[in-house]
Amino acid sequence: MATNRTFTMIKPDAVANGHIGAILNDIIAGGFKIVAMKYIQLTTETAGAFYAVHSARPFYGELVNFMTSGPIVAVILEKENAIEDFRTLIGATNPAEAAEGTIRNKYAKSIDANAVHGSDSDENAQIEGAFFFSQFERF
Ligand code: DGI
Repeated sequence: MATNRTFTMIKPDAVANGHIGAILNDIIAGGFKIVAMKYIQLTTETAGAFYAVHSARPFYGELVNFMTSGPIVAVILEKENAIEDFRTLIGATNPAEAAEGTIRNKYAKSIDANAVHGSDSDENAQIEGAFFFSQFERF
């Protein structure tokens, strides 16, 4: 089920800077179909749980703080080869290293405020999508 799906968030920096529309445009132009979408603000508890895999990393507190600093757009996307193609579309984690024309190259300012999230595996796409959406909210 999850093999052709990925999960993304448009992060608080990109939302605050007015890039929701442009980023969704790039995603759709990249051949992705929106399967589910919501506009919400994470709490310390929900952001902490979402990024639990990074809880031992030195930047975890900063990451949770940043991700709760304003609303985000959570989206499940569908496309063949979704995980890999979406990570190509968004570019490297550090926008300074993101390829020309990628979403992070165009809209991100720093390694923590890096505009978008993209799942790194089919398994995580499934887990992350289910974290935000019930089965009745996925089309
Ligand atoms: O899958 P990615 O989002 O590209 O990267 P990741 O899973 O390695 O890290 C998750 C998020 O954590 C990333 O989007 C931004 C933040 N992060 C990663 N490495 C660093 C970091 N934040 C800071 N401040 N410093 C880092 O080295």
